Amino acid sequence: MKERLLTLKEEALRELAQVENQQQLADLRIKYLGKKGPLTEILRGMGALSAEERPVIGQVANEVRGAIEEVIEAKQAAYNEAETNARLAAERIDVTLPGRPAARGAVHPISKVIEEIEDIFIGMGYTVAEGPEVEQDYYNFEALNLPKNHPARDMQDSFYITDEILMRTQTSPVQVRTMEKMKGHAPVKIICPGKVYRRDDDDATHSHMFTQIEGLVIDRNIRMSDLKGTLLQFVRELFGSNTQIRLRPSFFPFTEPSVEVDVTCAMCGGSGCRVCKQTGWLEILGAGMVHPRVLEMGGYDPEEYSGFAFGLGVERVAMLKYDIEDIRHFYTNDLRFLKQFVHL
Ligand code: 2U9
Repeated sequence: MKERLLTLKEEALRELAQVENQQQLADLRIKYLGKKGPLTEILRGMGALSAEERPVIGQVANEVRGAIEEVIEAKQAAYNEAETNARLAAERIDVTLPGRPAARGAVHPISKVIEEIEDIFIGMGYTVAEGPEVEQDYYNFEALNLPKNHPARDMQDSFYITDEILMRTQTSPVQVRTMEKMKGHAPVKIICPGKVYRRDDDDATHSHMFTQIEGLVIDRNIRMSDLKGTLLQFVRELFGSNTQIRLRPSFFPFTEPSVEVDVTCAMCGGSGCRVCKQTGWLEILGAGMVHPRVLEMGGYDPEEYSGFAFGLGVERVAMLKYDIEDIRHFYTNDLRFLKQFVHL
């Protein structure tokens, strides 16, 4: 029996030495160590041995089994290691590769112009004030000297939500709210940027929603010359230091006197071109001295205080600045349009 065991060991080790893959190794494990294998069979037959023989043969059988197992385990470990190494090689990450660049967004041209105008006025000591887009009739119209029967309050022209609530048609209610908060204290020196809403049919130069920036200054001894100097400084910072302005008489219910402000065309410098329709001038601002009744309703004694106000349409400025022909480009979010402002 001892011979049989030693022959079995030799056979097994010889076969194991020739193993070429894991499947063959697994097959040999079953062949030699499995329940139906020769070793199990020999061990089962040990009951027939004498009491002296049994421990000797038992020991040899265990040694044979141990030797076969050892070789199988060693080979299996070698396969496992090779497999791990192959996976590590396959899944290796090159940390020195350059990253994939994230798609870069751009600041919207309207936001860009708002920020630029804000910076100019902040540089002149103004504060930026904001307020609600859904507004009370009182702040949007009444306190701005647009009484109940004023044509601008026509239901056809504004988006009314109820009789008393509407989408603001201008950012002026923010100035009214600021005056109220200031409780008659001076100076007031603010600009108010934001979206406004009008019941207009959209076309190349009109939109039912657009962006305004309005300004308000209230103090003692504020004069028309302060307005003129402020606006001249503003347009020179925005369009260039050679820019001139021209004031034409106009009318707004909330200012008296009122003016419309033209600037020399930034495209041609005033000589006449396509953009200024050969006039050399561009109309970009409305302005005036705050109406005494508006001062009064805002809590300022018009005998003691005076002020000026102005307003501009941000889209119009952006269209002139970037030579954009249709206001709708700002709202349709066509990436071919928006991408042009990435590097500006
Ligand atoms: C208060 C008092 C006065 C704001 C003003 C304008 C003139 C003006 C238009 C410009 C183009 C609106 O965007 S636009 O259509 N605005 O012409 N706005 S004075 O006057 C005020 C505002 C608030 C308390």
